[in-house]
Amino acid sequence: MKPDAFEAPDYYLVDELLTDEHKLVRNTARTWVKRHLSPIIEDYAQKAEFPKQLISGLAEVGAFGSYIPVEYGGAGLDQISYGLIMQEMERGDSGIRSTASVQSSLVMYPIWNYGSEAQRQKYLPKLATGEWMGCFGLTEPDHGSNPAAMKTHFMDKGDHFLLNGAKMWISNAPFAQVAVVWAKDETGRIHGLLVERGMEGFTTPETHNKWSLRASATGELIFDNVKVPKENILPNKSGLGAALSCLDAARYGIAWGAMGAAMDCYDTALRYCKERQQFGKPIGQFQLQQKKLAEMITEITKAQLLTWRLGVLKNENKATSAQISMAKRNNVAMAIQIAREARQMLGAMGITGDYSIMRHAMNLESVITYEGTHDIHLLITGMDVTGLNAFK
Ligand code: TGC
Ligand code: FAD
Repeated sequence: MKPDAFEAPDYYLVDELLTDEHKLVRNTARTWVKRHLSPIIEDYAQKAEFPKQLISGLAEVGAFGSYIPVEYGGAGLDQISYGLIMQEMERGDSGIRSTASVQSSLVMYPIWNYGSEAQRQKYLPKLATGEWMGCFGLTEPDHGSNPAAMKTHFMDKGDHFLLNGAKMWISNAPFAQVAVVWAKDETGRIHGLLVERGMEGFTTPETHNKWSLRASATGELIFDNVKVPKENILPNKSGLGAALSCLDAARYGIAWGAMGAAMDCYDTALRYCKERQQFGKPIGQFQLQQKKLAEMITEITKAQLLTWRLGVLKNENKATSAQISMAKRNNVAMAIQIAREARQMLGAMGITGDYSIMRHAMNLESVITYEGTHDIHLLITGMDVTGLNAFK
């Protein structure tokens, strides 16, 4: 792969909206990605392997639990800093951002928000350093967009819960030490359970043959009469809303992350079109190539402003689920469109691993599906503006 010469686009001087702390956090993550992620990521994506050696570095730049309070091992940063870290990680690779957003928003967030004090003390410091990795099991083989219909369930056996069922498409599952698992009790109420690797009857087979998110490990969670200690239930919130609120936290980060992938594709295409000559001049001099770039930077700029504003609302605890859905949907669709256009601008070179664009394009096919598909988010917006529910 070519050396990482990334220069971030900032057409509307959005940097001026950031605090010094935001810029420090963002620049630290950006430098780390250039030094440690970019040089190896293409190779790991080709091998379809998660680069585990990056875990401690990810922890050091605050990618695990940046907004979790310092007393639990987090960095105690605000939501814009969290977003900027996700942006920089996904600028490198969506799979690495996935690992970071699952750890932060789908594992640490529910333990912090809905866990007991003992659970917080036990898990959060280890998750913040990457000593333990976590995963989040909501999706099942037959229940993706409609998790309310999940079959995974547990029974109260007096001194423990007995858990049965299966989850599928779970990021980090093959190596996670702890899984936040959503399952129904005997009354059909959904709860979060903390299931640890090593519990008898719990297995995590890896899912192979992915053309997307190849540097992220995906797997199943299988529960065959797993005895889960009673103290492992998240006590402070139950119901589907508990799981969905974690998704809000992660979807917010994905809205920022997708911008990183888009910026990388734009920056690569911009540089390439000034160097590549056809018909005796740089291809960037042709109007059709300029149209692509002009549209890309317009969409990136709109997304930057949308996301920054969402970050302000989130810091003020005013961001709604529907606003987060709009940003996730818009920014991922924007990024996938830019990846496709940028890929074309590089001609044949665009399909190779010498450049990051094809990898981003393939990764974004997962990002547009997970954490609520493109169409599910459209229906959430539709429901919000009409007050009419298309799901029921
Ligand atoms: P519905 O009846 O509307 O709601 C059930 C309860 O939940 C509340 N609620 C929310 N709470 C917080 N945040 C949200 N976004 C919420 N949306 C709904 C709601 O108020 C209600 O509460 P209560 O107290 O009244 O019971 O639920 P529904 O069954 O009709 O479903 C609605 C729908 C379709 C929007 C929801 O199921 C959905 O979002 N489906 C998409 C599923 C999804 O996104 N799965 C993601 C799995 S995790 C993942 O993909 C990780 S990828 C990680 C990576 O690698 O980065
Ligand atoms: P389905 O729900 O079967 O949807 C298929 C199609 O039907 C989609 O186009 C969808 O938009 C459409 N559709 C469904 N319902 C409606 C409707 N009401 N109206 C209109 N169209 C509809 N899940 C986790 O729990 N944890 C993870 O860590 C995780 N990581 C993932 C990693 C990867 C790489 C991938 C690909 C997925 C991951 N997922 C994870 C699962 C992901 O959240 C689901 O794939 C997603 O929610 C969609 O579910 P599904 O694939 O079953 O699609």
